[in-house]
Amino acid sequence: MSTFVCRTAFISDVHLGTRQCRAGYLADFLARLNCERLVLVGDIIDLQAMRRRIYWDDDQAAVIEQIFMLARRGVEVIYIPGNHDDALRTMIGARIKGVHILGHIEHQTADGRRLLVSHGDEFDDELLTCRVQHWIGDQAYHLLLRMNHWIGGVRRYLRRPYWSLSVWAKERSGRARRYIARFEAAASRTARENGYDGYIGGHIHKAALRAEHGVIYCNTGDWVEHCTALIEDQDGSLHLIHWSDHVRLHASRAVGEAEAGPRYPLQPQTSGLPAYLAARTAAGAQQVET
Ligand SMILES: [Mn+2]
Repeated sequence: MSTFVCRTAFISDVHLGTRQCRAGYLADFLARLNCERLVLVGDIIDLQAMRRRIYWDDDQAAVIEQIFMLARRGVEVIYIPGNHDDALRTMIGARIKGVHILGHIEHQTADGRRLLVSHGDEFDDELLTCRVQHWIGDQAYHLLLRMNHWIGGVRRYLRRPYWSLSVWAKERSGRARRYIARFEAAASRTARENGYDGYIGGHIHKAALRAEHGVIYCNTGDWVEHCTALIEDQDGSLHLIHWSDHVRLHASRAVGEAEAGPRYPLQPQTSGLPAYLAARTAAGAQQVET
């Protein structure tokens, strides 16, 4: 099996325990991951959803096994709880089978930049003044995700590429766009005001990597719709990767040459992709030059 080598990997919003979790892709990513530090940036296990209904399968179990396996192999694994796994916030400071639970961390890149890492739900209080609005938004989002799941099944049956209804809806909703913009501004401002070079978070399921006014803003995205991870290479450079595209492209090219593997760092390979996916992949793989 080809391995994916990097210094640090950041993932968030996996939502294990729900049907929408795309655990198969994540288990594949973790099985190939060869890094020094893995940071789980919250909402990894959806304890909140599991109180209502539990969905669990072999892929989800494999994700948990891979995480403990990495810790056993000597990777520094940090788990920062989010709002969907906030029961774990009572365990901050503890280590579970080598996985260190922390509220937030400062990550120092190989080239010396200091980045604040947190899940990001702490910015909701200032962004969402109306709790009812938040609740309605949550319900609508869950309905969209469930519809996503059915559409995904139909598209797989028809051998069509992955397409996300909820991503489509979010990109067209003015309210969602405004929320995302305000979240990003609040996170960047918090990092700047506390003397950091940038911020890494999750929570809003919108992967991003850019530098504005000298502050780096990174969002690791999610493994419900996008299957994205933020990667730091040995030289300290940051990249976003889209693992679902990678798996699909790699699988279609590498039939019969499973051990050959792609070259890393992974570059977006957009040939043969539908235009809307190609644009997203290219946009998502920008590298921050600061
Ligand atoms: Mn969250």
